[in-house]
Parts: sequence; structure tokens; C-alpha cells
Amino acid sequence: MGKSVYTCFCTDVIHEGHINLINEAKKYGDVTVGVLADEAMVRYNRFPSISVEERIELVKGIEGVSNVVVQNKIMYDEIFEQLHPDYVIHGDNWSAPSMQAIHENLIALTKKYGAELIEVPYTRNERVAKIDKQMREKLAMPEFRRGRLRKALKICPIVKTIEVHSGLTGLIAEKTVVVDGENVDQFDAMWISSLCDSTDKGKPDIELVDMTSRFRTIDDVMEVTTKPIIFDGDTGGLTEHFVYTVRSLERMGVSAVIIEDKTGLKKNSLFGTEVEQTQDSIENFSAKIAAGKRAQLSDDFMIIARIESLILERGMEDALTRARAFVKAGADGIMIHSRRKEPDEILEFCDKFRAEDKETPIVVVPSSYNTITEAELAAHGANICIYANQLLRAAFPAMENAAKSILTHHRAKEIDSELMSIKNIITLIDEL
Ligand code: SPV
Ligand code: MG
Repeated sequence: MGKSVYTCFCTDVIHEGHINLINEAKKYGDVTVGVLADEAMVRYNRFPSISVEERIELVKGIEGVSNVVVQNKIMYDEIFEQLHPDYVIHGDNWSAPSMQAIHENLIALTKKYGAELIEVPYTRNERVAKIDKQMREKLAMPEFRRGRLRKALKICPIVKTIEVHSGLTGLIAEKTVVVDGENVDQFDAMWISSLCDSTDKGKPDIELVDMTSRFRTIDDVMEVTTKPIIFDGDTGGLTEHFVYTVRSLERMGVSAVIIEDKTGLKKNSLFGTEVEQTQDSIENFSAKIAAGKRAQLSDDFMIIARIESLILERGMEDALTRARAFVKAGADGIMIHSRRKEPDEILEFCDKFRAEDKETPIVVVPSSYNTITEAELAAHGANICIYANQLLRAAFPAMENAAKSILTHHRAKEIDSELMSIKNIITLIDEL
């Protein structure tokens, strides 16, 4: 019997590097190519821009490929169990932490199954670099980025969303990857928080930072990222203004705006009933949502209604009544918020809402009830989990600590070991 060779592709574009890999593979036997499934692609920072069926067709078209299968996980365990390949062929680009984990996985599996790992030099030239750049460009452009949240909602068990308020925090959201045993993980989306956007400018979170300035933050983030953006639209302002905001956000390539059912001078929800806050009427807020939906031009954009009944201690029934009304008015999702330490009321809302509405996405913000895991929230029907302020809260004490140390010691030596090295900071931002 002939020998079998396996390789996995996680790409939407075939370039000479892939052809080279297949040509090498052919020398060892019959070539099977695994096409990485959508669920695994997104964990790997390769958001698919074409469907898995289209990727299969693409690979089938390469001369020398005998079989095409779908590889469901980033790691190769299932593939070895199913196919028992004699050889696995892979480029030698092992430097990223996720690639190191894959390398270790392949070394262990080839040993276990008596197979051989063939490493071929990764093709690096201007043409391949240009194709990579074009792929990234496609992901970053408004048309594609806007629809990416709806796609992520279909692919991800829960869309993990991190707060960003600048280009730098955008880069953290875009690039941070953790490898934990066999799992590679990263964030799926970004939240432009009113609290963090305002705080970063030294302003209170009371709709004081104007839209032009908020849009400027979005632009800074978009310059350096490709992931979808969910915009914190506060109350949405006057309906007559909100319709223009919807159009601007859509045009920029933002995926969703979340507006909260409050009126008058908005204060941050985490104050709860400690400050005066007025909830909007169901009628007014429904009319605002409906006007936003009418103004919207694309099918991709989402207007998500945020319900403040639990924050303002108006009870579960009020929250559910509002959720029903806002969905009826056209809301594409419901955000339910709570500032309790325990997640009980959020889970009760999710369970009750899901019992009557299986489709409408639920958004949760576990800032105060932070012991709950993403998997537990997903099990109760939540679809988007927003970590709304953690990056800013991490930065402030670290910066204050550095300032205090310099003032205390009258020099910067004592704090230096806690800081990013000068070499790393000057090379942190990639040059074009
Ligand atoms: C924000 O991040 O600005 C929010 C979420 O609106 S919260 O601060 O929890 O109200
Ligand atoms: Mg806010």
C-alpha cells in the first residue's frame, strides 16, 4: 500500500507557498489536505472571508491533492485518530506561541503513531507577503468588518469582547493570543466603552465626550485592527440625532451600536440607584430603535437595546416586558446589565428570555458578577460577553505606580524592572 501524507491549510487564498508545500508532499505519497473549520480558524486569528465549502473547492483545485477533509480542531489529535497518516508536512514557521504549541502537538502525535513530520522552509517573498497583506486589508475594510459580528455570532459559542479605547489597546485586542495546553484562544470583538473612552480623556461618563471625538477613537482603533467593533452609544441621544449616528457608524464599518433605555443626564450604570437616573419609557425607546432601523442602509449592522431595569431595581418582569417590546421594535439584540456581585438575576433573565425567544442575541457585561465563566453564560443562552473596562483599569494603577516610584526615589531606576524594555517599546509597533 502507498504511503499517505497529510497537511492542513488555514487560508482563503492559495499562493505559491501552498503549491510548493503540495509539491513537496507529493514526493512522499498520496496527499490529503485538511481544511481548517471556521470554529478553529477564528481561534487562530484567521477569520474566514469565504465559506468552508469554498475553501474545500479551492484546495480540491490544486494539482496533486488526492483527498480533502475538514480539520475541526487546531491540534491534530482527531486527524491522526481518523487518518493515521505516514507523514505530516508543515512549513517551518514555528516562532509564534500558537505555532510552537502546534509543533509540540505534531511531535508528540508523530511519535505516538510512528509517523514522520516533514518540515519545509516557509515561503517568504514579496508576492506571498503581498497576498497576506491583501487578506488583512480585506478583513479591515468597512464592508467586510461590519458583517463580521453577525458571522462571529454564528461561529463562536460566545463572542468574547474586550474593551478598547485607543490604537494601543486595539492592538492588544487584535494580537493577544494565549495557548493553554491544546487550546489557542483570543478575543473575537472589541467594545468601545463610553466609560473608558471618557475616562481616558479625563472626563466623566455622562455623554459629555461628543460623537466626533468618539468617532475619532473608533478610527484610531480601526487603523490597526481587523476585529469587529461594538460601539457603546450611551442613550443614543435624541432620536433625530441617533439616526445620523447609525449611518455614520455603518459607513465606518462598525458592526453594532448598543443604546441604553435611559433618558436625561445619563450616569454610568455601575452607580446604580446611588445617583439619579431616569429610565426611558417603553414607547419612546421603542420609537428610537425603530427610527434607527429605518435609517440603517446595510443588512449587517446591528442595533442592540440595553435594558437598565435591573440596574435601577425595577424588577425582572419590567426587564422582560422591555425586552419583548424592544425586539418587536426591531432591536437586533438585547443587552441586560446588572451590578450585583452574584450572577443570579442575569441568569434568571437569560433563562426566561430564552424560553420565549430562541434567536435574539443576548449581550452580558460581567463586570461586578465576575466569577462566572463564559461557558456558564453561554449555557444560559448569552451570545456576547463584554469585558467592558478591564484594560483601562489595568493601565491606571500601573502608571500611577510608576509615577509614585519616580517621585519617591528621584530617579527611574527602581521602577525599571516593572516596565516594558526600551527595545520592546520602540519595536512594538510594526512599520509598514
Ligand atoms: C461602558 O463600558 O461604558 C458601559 C458598561 O456602558 S458599564 O460601565 O458597566 O455601564
Ligand atoms: Mg457606557
